[in-house]
Amino acid sequence: MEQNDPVDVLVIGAGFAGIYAVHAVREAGFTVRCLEAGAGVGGTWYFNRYPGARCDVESIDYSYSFDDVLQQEWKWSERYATQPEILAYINHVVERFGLHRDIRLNCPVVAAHFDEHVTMWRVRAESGEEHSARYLFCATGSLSAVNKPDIPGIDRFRGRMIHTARWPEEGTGFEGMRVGVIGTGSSGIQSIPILAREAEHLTVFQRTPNWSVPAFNRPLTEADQTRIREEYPRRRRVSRASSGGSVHVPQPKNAADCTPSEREQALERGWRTGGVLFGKTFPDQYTNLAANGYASRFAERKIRAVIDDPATADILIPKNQPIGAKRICTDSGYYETFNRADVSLVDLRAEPIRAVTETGIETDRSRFELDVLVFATGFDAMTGALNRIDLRGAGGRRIQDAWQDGPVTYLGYQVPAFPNLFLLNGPGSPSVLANMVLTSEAQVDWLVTLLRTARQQGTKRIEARSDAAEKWTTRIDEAAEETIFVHTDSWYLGSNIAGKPRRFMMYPLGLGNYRKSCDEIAENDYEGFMFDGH
Ligand code: NA7
Repeated sequence: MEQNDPVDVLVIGAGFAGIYAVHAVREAGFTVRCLEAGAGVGGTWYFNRYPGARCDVESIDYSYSFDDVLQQEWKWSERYATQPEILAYINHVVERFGLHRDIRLNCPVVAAHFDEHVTMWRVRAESGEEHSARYLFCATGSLSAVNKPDIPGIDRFRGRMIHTARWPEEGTGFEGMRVGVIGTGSSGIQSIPILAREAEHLTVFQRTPNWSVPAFNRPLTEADQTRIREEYPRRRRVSRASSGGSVHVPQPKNAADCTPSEREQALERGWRTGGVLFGKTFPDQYTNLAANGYASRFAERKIRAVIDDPATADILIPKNQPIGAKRICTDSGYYETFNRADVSLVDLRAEPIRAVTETGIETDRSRFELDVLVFATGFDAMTGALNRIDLRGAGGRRIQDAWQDGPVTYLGYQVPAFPNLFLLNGPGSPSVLANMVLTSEAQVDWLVTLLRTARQQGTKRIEARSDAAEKWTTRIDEAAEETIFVHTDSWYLGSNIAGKPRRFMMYPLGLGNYRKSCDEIAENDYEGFMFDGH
């Protein structure tokens, strides 16, 4: 078995967070190695190559801020970049900062055990190669563990089956084919309009409808580029202190305090801002069901206006689902796709799938003959990627046991009894609720300061106290109860995965408040952490 030199920090995952961790840790004078499962860097943006894949955060915000020259020189071509452009950007960053030499590709990690005798993490890759490090950073992704549903007969299907998050690099080419898509979350909603144009016939199998708002995407002009370059320092400062990690803020009045015409104007403006940003129309849209009701009813009217058949609109419009309780989808022509003669919608609430057959899908009412079956069925989010590693802390404690009632962390960074293990964008951090790139930078910078402090003090072992982690997690539970997020089943709560404990997994009070809390704790001698057991 191949043995590798020990390093100070081993990073699992070369997505946005892992890549910046390699850079920042190295700059701070620590030795580092990153193990990446994919054949290329990029994480989420490497794997999610399905047609239509784009980020739902504007690219000028969803990009690194740590190096001003980098942000001044890179030009985004559109407001919301496509997956290939985001991946090209990530590769550019890796090249520019010479990060390749510390990243090992095709190296999925299967086990990581804490060795108490020497205070080191021992990590094993699928190939059998072993690595050891004082600190382990898990940058394994919030949406990386694929959820492939266990539908009866699924292995009998003789056509092609593809999950959106495992789309082949060479593309597909569905011309002349009968394609079925299961799932109408963000991945389904982004890919369906394009698959409809490609396939001979597209059948969409919808279990739960989602709210989607048009992206209003557009190319960025030269004038935009100049303005962006000038604005960047202020834009980043405001974004870091904001809730969602961008400059967009709601208009100042709560929904109930607006006159009907003010409300309508605010909603129209919010709608035209586009996509997830519609969720920021009113300051109380995520905390007050009545305020949210105005937004939901407005969205319903907009959606009905573009769907020709009212019965189809009835199926596509969510019911009893506050808009934004599941992440709002950001689309380009989604609802209009159902006006096409070569697209059919199957309401799985009315006719559940009975089985996958050799030639298609059988529901309670009909049979659908298909050449291709696309699973846009999402992820075991936030905890799935960690739970799929044989991850053991002090005393051999397994992460699955530590989290059997739902994930518990301190600041999203540490799990009690897992010394020197640090999570990036883990449960208990803002993660997917804020701009992930700025959140990753903030987290990595905070951790690098922690490691420098430990180095100065000669500390070998850093561990979160369980009472501190319980308190942090309770604070999140309580804050989440005040939001609309707990009013609908979603992957935010783990409810898309059978048997997963229901717990809201993200810090819901915003990036600015999160950073403030973390900084206060650092200033307070890292209250809640134990250094060499004290
Ligand atoms: P999502 O948002 O979890 O969507 C998955 C979809 O797949 C959703 O519509 C599910 O319906 C559906 N699904 C899952 N399993 C089944 C089965 N067994 N039968 C029928 N339908 C099923 O994942 P995405 O990849 O679209 O998006 C994830 C995030 O990525 C997104 O929020 C953005 O932040 C980026 P259900 O709702 O469970 O009834």
